[in-house]
Amino acid sequence: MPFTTISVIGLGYIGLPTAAVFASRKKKVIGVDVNQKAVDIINRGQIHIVEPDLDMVVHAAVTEGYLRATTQPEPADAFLIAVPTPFKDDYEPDLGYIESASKSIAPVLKKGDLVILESTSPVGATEQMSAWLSEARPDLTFPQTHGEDSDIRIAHCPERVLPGHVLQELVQNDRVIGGMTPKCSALAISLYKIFVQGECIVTNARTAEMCKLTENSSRDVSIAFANELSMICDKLDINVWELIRLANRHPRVNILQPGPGVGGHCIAVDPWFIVSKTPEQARLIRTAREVNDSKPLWVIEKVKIAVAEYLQANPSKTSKEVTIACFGLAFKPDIDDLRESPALFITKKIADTHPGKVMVVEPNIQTLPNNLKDILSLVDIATALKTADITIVLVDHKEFKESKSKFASATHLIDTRGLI
Ligand code: SAJ
Repeated sequence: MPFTTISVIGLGYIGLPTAAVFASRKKKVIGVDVNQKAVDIINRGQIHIVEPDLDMVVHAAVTEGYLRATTQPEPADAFLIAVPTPFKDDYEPDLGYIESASKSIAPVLKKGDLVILESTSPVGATEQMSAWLSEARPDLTFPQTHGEDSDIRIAHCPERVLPGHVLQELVQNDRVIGGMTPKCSALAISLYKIFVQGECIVTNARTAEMCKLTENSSRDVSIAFANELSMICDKLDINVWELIRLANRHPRVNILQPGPGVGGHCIAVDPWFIVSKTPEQARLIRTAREVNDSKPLWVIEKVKIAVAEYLQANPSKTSKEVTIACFGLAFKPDIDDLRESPALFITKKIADTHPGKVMVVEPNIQTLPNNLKDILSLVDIATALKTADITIVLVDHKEFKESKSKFASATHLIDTRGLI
């Protein structure tokens, strides 16, 4: 099927790059977002999120007339839903954005259309989306009741791209295609083949949902193992970085790296979608989440101990005179994304409670977020190293790695990333 018009619902970190890549393949793309400001920015050929090279692709797509953004869905041949799926206070998934996206496209659906759910979702969400659509459009038939004869084709095709490498991974990664029926999968493949160079592998919608959750849970469990090791090694006075290097010399061992905790919007969220469905079975997955969530608090305790030790060694000083420098605020190296960042959480907690000066070095941002401006100062590497009594490495940005030798003189160093 030729797919003359493609609509992407949700123009965030996944939806906007996906819309822009379809447009770069000379498809007419209608991007839909509830955020009028984002819509206006995109229609000016600019972007409202940070992702390398995306500005150029969006600018070209808009100026050549292939991409247009709007707040109101319009008819199209395929709809891709890429809206957030957060969890609620009790870790239950919140499908509210999927529900309102489904209800917003329902009035413009027509026979033969394809609707794809791309948002990371708990098992069963695609069937639920199809049920919402069917409820809103009783005049059309859907796969849950009409199977291969349905008017509308439905599939779950989870995104798997790494922030910072989105444009490249969108095209190159293999894609899991979970149609509600084989015909739904076949149509979804023909859509993704417009730009995907990786393999498109067919399964059903529930397996596709679980596959995405499994990928991120697998990474979370592996990081939890490394984080637990780091806390064990601290007790036993063993260098965890050396230990992991040695253990990884075994041909079948590949331990990940400990850190100050797990950040970002996916790995710290998605495992809960498994836990909430199968709480009794998902014991390891839940424990891994708890281990990783506890790591920032463990780091904060270490900082308190370091301050106490410093004051013991310098009895003439008060804690007000102790300066702390935090290196890194982003949720992982070499990006400027501070959302859901353990480094940010730790730095803010220290700044809120420590009576002395707290400085931060974050080479990827120009100014501090408003809620940090009054309690922190943003400085460069040299200033921080010269002034700090306590030094904490929270992110292994390349700028810090390049200045590694300068950290050698830092006393009272807490290195959560094994940089030194
Ligand atoms: N981290 C460690 N130690 C490690 C590796 C990572 O502490 O050895 C931490 C990072 O510092 C960061 C967090 O984990 O705080 C997550 O970073 P990440 O690079 O592992 O993953 P994300 O969140 O940027 O992207 C993940 C990717 N999933 C997998 O690698 C399985 C990506 O492919 C997904 O598309 C993305 O989640 C998503 O959107 O779900």
